[in-house]
Amino acid sequence: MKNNNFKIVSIFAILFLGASFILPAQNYPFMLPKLPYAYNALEPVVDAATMEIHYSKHHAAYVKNLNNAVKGSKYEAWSLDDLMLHAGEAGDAIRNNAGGHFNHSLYWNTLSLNKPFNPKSEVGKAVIAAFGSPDSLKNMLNKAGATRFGSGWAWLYVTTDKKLAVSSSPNQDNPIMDISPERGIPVLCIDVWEHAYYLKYQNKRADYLTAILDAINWEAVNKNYLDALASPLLKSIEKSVKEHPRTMPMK
Ligand code: MN3
Repeated sequence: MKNNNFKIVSIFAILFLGASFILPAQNYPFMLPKLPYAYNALEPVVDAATMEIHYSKHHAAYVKNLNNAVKGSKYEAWSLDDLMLHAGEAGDAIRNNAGGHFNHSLYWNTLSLNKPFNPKSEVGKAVIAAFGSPDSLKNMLNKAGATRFGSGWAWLYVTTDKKLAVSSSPNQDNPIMDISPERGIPVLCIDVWEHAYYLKYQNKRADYLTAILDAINWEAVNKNYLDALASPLLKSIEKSVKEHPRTMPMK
């Protein structure tokens, strides 16, 4: 009897953990997720005005436009993951707004002033194994963000062979999408659109990158990493890579 109770609790725990990975609502109508902190929580790295406009205007617009884009079409029944896996055929409105919704949800989730890198965590060990040190990863993410021309994102993601890798993407693309040359599940992202930093840092993207890379919520990144390793989405991406092989990075 005790054993059975344990089994039931375990099943619920697995369902809960499995369901909690991707933060945004997974199906139409998509909803703006609650910001996990106050607008001023990341001061002085992210000023309250930028946070408020970024979340309540920019992210909210992606959610609204995504709902408008899928409404009344066959895509209305599709999950957010499936929309991203088929971003190429779904068209620019869905590609841009599904990405905008997913990317910002992950971005809010992985920022904090007091959850430093922990070398003993699972992702901590994986970062050291893949990149040598957290500073070397930070340099790679900084470079990925600094060299992304125009608007886009820098990514730390889990590849289909379950390794960590760094990339950047234009606009609101991300590594889940079929149109991306680098594929996998993102566990950390940095928004390098000017709207993410212009009020405080003006044209100095490098200063924003240096500051924000010291404001990563490594506890959340660890959870995202463990969830990504166990996620069925990784298999879907692997299948999608076979259907959409890409050898040249998209510029
Ligand atoms: Mn943004």
